Amino acid sequence: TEQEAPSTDLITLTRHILAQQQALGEKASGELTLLLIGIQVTSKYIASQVRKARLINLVGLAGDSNASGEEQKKLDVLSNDIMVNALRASGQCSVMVSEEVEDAIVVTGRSKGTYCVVFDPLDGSSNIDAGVNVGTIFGIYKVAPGSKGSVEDVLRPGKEMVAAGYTMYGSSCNLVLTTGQGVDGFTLDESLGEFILTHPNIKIPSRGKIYSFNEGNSLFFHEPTLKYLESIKYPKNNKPYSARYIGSMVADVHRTLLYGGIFGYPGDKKNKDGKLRMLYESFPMAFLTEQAGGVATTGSRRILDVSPTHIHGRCPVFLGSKEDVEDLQKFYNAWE
Ligand code: AHM
Ligand code: MG
Repeated sequence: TEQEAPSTDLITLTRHILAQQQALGEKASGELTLLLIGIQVTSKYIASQVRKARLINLVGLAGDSNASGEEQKKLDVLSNDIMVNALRASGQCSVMVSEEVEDAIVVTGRSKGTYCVVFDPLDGSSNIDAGVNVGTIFGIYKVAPGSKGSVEDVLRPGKEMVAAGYTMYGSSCNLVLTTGQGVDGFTLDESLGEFILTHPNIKIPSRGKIYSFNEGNSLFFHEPTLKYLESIKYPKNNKPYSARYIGSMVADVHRTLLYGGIFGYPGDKKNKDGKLRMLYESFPMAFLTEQAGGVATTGSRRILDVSPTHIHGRCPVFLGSKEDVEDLQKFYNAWE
């Protein structure tokens, strides 16, 4: 059989971002485009570092018994430094918040821009020794009108974000992005060094068959979480949901976006706000979920409406297929 001719009209991430900018006409200054192009370069760099670290781990390339453990730990810090440096250099960034850094980083001097980027440079890194998927999560705010750029500019509800996304470092490297005009997924073509549009206009199925919770915490779960889980494990129609939990948010949310179902990290008796951090975990994923036609709630309210009071603050998360999350919501409504 003949081989299919290669496409001569690839849609790269840069081309896609430029097209979205052009669609906005004169309203768009091109600054967000520059910022997003900066972020995609960091993802390529982190992807190559994660891959190398895995190789060191798997075949002991470093030859030093100590190398793998320490190398892995350093990967968080390395990814953070890659992002901080690139975002500063983009000239578009005013404030940065990173999971790895205690305080907000305020950019000063000539490279100061008008956007704020909140990010988790390498989420799920505790899994990395086992070769499990990890990822970078990011959200972007525009500094408030009149503000010179301060921590106040990121202590705003997620609905004010202008863009959000994640990059998953797995068997392939995927970048999933929203600028508020739907959700698009890109796959890194390593031979080109470019992210290519492979999943245009991602829409979450309105109902799924998968639930993704750390059920090991059941002892501490509140009643509505437990009752909901029971309802999908022992349903009247004898078609229980499947359980899938990787323990790496980017991978669990990526699967939920593509296949549908529900992902949850509830608030419970031990941790009232759960585990996931609002700014750089819950908000970006909630923004993507809504843009893909899904629902994201804390159980009692829409995640994107929550106002953070602290840059590393947490909130409970349930997100995914509209009907599945609405089912869960019913248990919470009845409880409160
Ligand atoms: P991290 O930022 O310390 O890596 O923790 C966040 C991760 C998420 O990727 C994942 O959804 C969650 O922690 C899993 O937590 P648990 O191990 O408690 O189930
Ligand atoms: Mg994290």
